[in-house]
Amino acid sequence: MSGFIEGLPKVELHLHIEGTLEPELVFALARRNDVKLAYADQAALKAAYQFSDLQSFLDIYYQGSRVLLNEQDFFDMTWAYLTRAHAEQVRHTEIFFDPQAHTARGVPFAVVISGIHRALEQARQEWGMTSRLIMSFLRHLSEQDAFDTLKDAMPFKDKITGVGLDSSEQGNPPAKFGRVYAACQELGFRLVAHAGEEGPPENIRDALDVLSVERIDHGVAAIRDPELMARLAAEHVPLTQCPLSNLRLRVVDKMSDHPLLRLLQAGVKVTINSDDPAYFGGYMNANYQAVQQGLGASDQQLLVITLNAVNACWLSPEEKARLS
Ligand code: ES4
Ligand code: ZN
Repeated sequence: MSGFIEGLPKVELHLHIEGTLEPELVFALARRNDVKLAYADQAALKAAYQFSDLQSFLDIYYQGSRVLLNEQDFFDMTWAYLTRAHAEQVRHTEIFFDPQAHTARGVPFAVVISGIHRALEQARQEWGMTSRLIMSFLRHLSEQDAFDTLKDAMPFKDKITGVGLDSSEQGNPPAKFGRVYAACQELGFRLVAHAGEEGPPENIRDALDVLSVERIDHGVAAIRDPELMARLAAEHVPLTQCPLSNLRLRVVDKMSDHPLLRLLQAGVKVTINSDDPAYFGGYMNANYQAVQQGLGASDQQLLVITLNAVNACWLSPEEKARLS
């Protein structure tokens, strides 16, 4: 691992907290909560992390989330992630959580957000590490389910900065959530959405035009559409890209095919993030290393990409100035 990457202060903008559950913690929580798992042990679970596409991953990711039942479970998961991120010089992190993955199992919204938020607060007090929370709607569920979740979130509105859209992109285009996003914007939430991960460039356009998002999560498909690339560059739309995720979910065949550096060279504000690090083989440093070794990025380029994340994050100008 290069000293430059290890020492670089970083900002993470695309991280699913449920995707940070390491096999060890999955089994520890399963024991603690008496939850039956479909895998005999950690090795068997780990062996199942051979994904053919996004859906094959999501099936296992939602299985893993079933061990989360109590406030302390959400705290422990979040604290484990923050500890790793802190060790990798992550100074600020914007974290997705999937309330519907938990409320659908009877876990109250309050339990989910209280455990996550208590860990975020402890990281701020102990290390000065800052964070924001992004409530992500599951796009394979209905518009009504998203509206119900938005209503559940209202008592905790002050703890949630933005909303996002994740899960199965195929068959669930941005327009399905046009009215939900309009309501969220009216309520003052910042808006982002996963688009162009497995879906076409059209989904990136619609996330911008129909949902009015300010950042695109992934946006890999933009490389297939020169006009869209030019627009993303001209409008300074940040892309929160996740190289190891895209490799493991076969969005790209090999790391050298990843469009991140080509997008950067076209003037697009790309950033490097870890997505679901417990499942995809690494946290922030590993993703930076993949861009360095797989794409041949220079230290200068990695610095520019990191400054893109500082610019794209939701801290105030005063807080941003404190990051460096
Ligand atoms: C996700 Cl990699 C990815 N794509 C879409 N939705 C997700 N939820 C968690 N990880
Ligand atoms: Zn994601």
